[in-house]
Amino acid sequence: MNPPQATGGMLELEHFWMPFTDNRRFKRAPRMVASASGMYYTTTEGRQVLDGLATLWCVNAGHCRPKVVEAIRKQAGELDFASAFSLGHPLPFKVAERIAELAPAGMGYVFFTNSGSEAVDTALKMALAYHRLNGQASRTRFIGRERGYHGVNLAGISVGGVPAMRKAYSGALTPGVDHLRHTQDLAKSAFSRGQPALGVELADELEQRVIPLHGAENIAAVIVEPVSGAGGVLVPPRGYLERLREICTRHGILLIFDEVITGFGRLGQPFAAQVFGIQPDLITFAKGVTSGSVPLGGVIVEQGIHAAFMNAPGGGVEFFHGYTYSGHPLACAAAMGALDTYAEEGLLTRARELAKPFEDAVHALKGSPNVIDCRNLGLIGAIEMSPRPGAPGARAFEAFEKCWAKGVFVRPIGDSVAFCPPLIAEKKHLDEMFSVTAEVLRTVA
Ligand code: PXG
Repeated sequence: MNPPQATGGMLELEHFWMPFTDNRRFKRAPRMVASASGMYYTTTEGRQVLDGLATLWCVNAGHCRPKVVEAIRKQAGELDFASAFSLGHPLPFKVAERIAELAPAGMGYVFFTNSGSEAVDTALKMALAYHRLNGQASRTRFIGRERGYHGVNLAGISVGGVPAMRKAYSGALTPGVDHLRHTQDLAKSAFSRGQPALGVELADELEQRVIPLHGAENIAAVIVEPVSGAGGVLVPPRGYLERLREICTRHGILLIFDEVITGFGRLGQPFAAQVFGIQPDLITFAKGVTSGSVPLGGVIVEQGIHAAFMNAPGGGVEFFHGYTYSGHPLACAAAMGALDTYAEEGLLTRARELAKPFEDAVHALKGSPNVIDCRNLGLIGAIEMSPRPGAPGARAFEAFEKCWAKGVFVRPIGDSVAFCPPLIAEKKHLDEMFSVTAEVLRTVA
């Protein structure tokens, strides 16, 4: 092995294998940030770049907010780490209580993980263990959805439905998984403002095809993102999620909302479940809980499910699951700082005020070259371009690189460009974001 090369002040890029990145392309022309504050990054060359994606759909309170920074600083010097395995420290209890207060009524219990991927695995395992405790051990199957994204662990990619995430691992996927169709239908619903009017019947596939095929008594849970994010920002048709809920309830199947992106104010309420007025059985969260500052994720659990574990006959550990860092002090301190900031600034409902100007801005991109769809809900949105012949994804990636060069960070997903600004955004930030995007789209052939 070669030791790392000293490069005389130049940063050596070779040794960090970057996640979800075209490493070779990046290392030829790196994009590097040095610091961040509020809505903006400062690059290593000293340029300001507007963060139009809350970085990776997570910095909901904006960057380096004082309460978050202070909480982390203080915690690091006070209690760096204490396990939560049969040992307690106050912070995870406090954060769980705060999250329970924000969660839909009846969902008062929180299990901590370090990431969204772990939250998804935790929720799936919880569903299996719950059914077993409930005398229904045959319920072992999971139903996901095409284009769903549930993190990168093996169970998460198994219920997930983004082909590129699954292809290389196809032989090792969790068995017993089926998928509902995704909800995008450009022929009927392109350029819908908010939820598409058509497509509620897509939910009926669960009852008409999936349940008869596998047997309700063999299905543990259905997992969906209320609005799918990494699959390209797909907004559910009106009535669709309600119908999934009705069908799951009718057949004793748990409904898991993966709110890793939609949680913590993205749609104008703390959780999407509240925006849609639907109670899932389990909610997974991550990202926004600390406003991206320290890794933390978890599962919010409906009280009947929690009670099944706590009332299990005999004593002992109720759920054989947990991560070394479940409830890590630093992450919990960061969460307290973020939750305080959200509360003081009304950020968890602020997307309601911004939703209309945001929607108008996204839809003003209709008519830009190659744009075949504009879609939005709350403070999440995307435009989609027709693929360049023979080069799918190339247009969106070019748009992303050009937006970056002009000082705006957005995310390319296939042929879509996604927008998801921090919840502290003001009208002027939206203007900046979308005027740069419009300018760039005019140059993408
Ligand atoms: N569920 C959902 C709905 C997510 O959006 C995860 C689970 C996994 O979370 P962690 O913390 O394990 O990454 C996510 C994460 C993209 C992109 O391409 C999106 C995510 C992660 C990486 C890339 O937009 N979302």
